Amino acid sequence: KGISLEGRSSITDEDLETVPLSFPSISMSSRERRWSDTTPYSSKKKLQSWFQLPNGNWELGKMISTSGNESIISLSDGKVLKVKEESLVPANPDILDGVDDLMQLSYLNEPSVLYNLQYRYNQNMIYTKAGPVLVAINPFKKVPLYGNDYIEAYKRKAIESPHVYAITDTAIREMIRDEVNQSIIISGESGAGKTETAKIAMQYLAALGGGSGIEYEILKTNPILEAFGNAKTLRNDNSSRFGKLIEIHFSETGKISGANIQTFLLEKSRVVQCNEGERSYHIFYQLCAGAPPSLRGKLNLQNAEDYKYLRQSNCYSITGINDAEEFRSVMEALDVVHISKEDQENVFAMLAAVLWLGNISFVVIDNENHVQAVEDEGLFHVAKLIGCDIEDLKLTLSTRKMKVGNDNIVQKLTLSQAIDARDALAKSIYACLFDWLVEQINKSLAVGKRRTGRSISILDIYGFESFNRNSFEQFCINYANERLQQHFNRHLFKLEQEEYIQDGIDWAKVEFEDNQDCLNLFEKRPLGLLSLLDEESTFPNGTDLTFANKLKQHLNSNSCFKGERDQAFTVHHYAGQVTYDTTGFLEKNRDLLHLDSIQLLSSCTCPLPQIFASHMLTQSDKPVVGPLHKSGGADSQKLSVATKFKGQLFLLMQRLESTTPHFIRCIKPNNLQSPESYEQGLVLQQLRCCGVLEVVRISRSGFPTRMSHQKFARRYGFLLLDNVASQDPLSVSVAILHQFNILPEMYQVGYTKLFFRTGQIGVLEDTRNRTLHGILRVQSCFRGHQA
Ligand code: AD9
Ligand code: MG
Repeated sequence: KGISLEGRSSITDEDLETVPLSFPSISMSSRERRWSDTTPYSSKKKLQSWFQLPNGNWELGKMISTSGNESIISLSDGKVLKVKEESLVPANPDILDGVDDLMQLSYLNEPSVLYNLQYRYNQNMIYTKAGPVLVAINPFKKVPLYGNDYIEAYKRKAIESPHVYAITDTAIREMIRDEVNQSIIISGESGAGKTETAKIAMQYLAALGGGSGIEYEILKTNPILEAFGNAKTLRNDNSSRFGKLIEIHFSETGKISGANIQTFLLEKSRVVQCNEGERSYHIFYQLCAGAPPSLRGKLNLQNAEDYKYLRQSNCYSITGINDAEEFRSVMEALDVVHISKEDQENVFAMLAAVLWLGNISFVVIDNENHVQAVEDEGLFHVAKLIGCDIEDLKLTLSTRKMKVGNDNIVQKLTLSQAIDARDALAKSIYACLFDWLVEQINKSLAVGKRRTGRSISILDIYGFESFNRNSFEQFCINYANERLQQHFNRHLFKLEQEEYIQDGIDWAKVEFEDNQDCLNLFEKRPLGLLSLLDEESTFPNGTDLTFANKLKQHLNSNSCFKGERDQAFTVHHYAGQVTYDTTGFLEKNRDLLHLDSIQLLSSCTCPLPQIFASHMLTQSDKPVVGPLHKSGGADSQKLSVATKFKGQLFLLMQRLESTTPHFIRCIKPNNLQSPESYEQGLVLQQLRCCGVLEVVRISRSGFPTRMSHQKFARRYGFLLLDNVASQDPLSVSVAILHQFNILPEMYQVGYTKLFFRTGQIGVLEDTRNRTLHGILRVQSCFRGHQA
């Protein structure tokens, strides 16, 4: 009773009784086929091979003839070429076209993988397994793969085709079976489909674990968080500008009992600054387009075009999106997560205040270029919306109180200082609002008392980004992706191989692209990117230029780093090189809000002070500046943005380490967000940088099923026909393996465990089940007979 296997494919007796075991049933021929990768390739015997065209794309060439080491091939357009044999790459036989797990390919090489994925993609089969990893290629159009019928089919296991539903189903089963929390970790570049994939996984969880109604609330958090935390970028019309981990809790009966959302570093600079062709957060445009007349009046709302913050990027709408309609669904969703109408109105008032802040302008008042805020409608509306005195607001935006020795002095601001003060205020209000919203949502989703502690977490962060100009935001985003990549590597390459080596089995190590060097470049102390950034941020005379120079001085010998002209530097990331412009790094890393602004906010008559107080308390590890500390210039105690982010990422990784991970790799087939184009080069680059081929290689040469000698002997020992003289588990195990003719290449005997290739244990399980049933039948006959 309760015998279980170690490792991922563990099964228990309970499973045997409840769930029909579905071991992959591969016929012998195809099983052999799978190991044929190592057979020497000779084009002489082949009918077709891959040939790389000058543009880098691969094409299938039909072999016409071969002589010496040259072959003549014909391409699909009728062209006939004479090529060197070494420039050909073996292609798989047609019967393997579109296999749903790359593990099944006889020849595992880049063109074959690309072709297989494309073959499926062209038929709307956007999901493919790469061993344990689910690869999802963004269709950029509606594909008929979702909804209740599909959910039902996956639940009943009527469909086997790879899918987010299938991987989510596995997570649920493993959570129940192993009593271990699970995580679904979604990664990929910006626009690859992570957020959509996360929602699809949530949909499945809601359908299977629903019933109490809380699942509906959970789903409704998506439109809210997307409205406030997503924006149109050049990469993605709905780009997440924050990271998100949603932990969904389950009761003992497998029903959803609640959830908790954790968010990571929202890109707040977007509120005040945004590049040509991009947009600020969706909610601003939604509010301007969709607010009902009464609300418009109350908030003095104008059109998006009338607000400077929204005007600067010259982009107001998104093709196919109706902002006014979206606004109505956000309001509905806010109702669902129990945010009162009054609070909703306050939230909208804050948003309007942020917009009006951007319209505040300044005039020079003396010959030292000091400025003062102009008393125009901007100033007027902000004061009204946040509930403060116009004069106080004016003063806050044009002066700074400072303590010099024992004296309080008031310093006037220059234009750029005043604009910074104004923008800092706008960013803070928005970031506070966002955190407050997440907090309210969490209260509404709070896990009931009868919690079991079992959960499935879904991680959806902003994807790797590389633009023409990359700043502090991309620096943080790409650092987060680097961390996540390491988690992926650790689970799929390191831990797996370490276990083989530890148990002394014969194992040819599969090399993979380790990104530890790049992480060291970021994290090393005192000479890493983050430490040097923090150091420079605390120097009163530090500037973006001195920071860039320090990097060059200390890091130039690091192979992942390269200093560039014009205070820029390049990092060699796992997903490619990115050049960062250090302009604004220090300011963004310090992220200071002047005490004057903090005091202003804490004295407002709007609900901001409460929102603000809770933000300040939840956002830092130390009790720092905030409205609760009205005296003292404690600004400098605040943790830097980069350090706080690093801490958050460490905690996140720790949390994920305690779960069984399921990985989904999203792939973007083109940069145009277009449904019709599959760019081989682009896909290949993404497959390469996340090591998809290597994962497949490890999985198929690996031994995913493991069982200790003791357990194996106990579980199958009774099936032995001959009594084994020695009773030690190892001898019993070996005798079993022999009796069942398990081929030597299908298993390995380690010091403590037996390791099996996929599917091997199935034969033994079948025999065991049949034998057990036989015994039971005999016993019941016997009992019947006695009666
Ligand atoms: V970012 O790192 O947040 O910038 P994501 O999250 O990886 O990025 P997202 O999920 O937002 O990308 O997908 C981008 C767009 O691709 C979506 O807005 C959809 O239009 C499209 N998409 C993605 N996945 C699917 C899908 N399964 N079906 C249909 C999809 N469209
Ligand atoms: Mg996203």
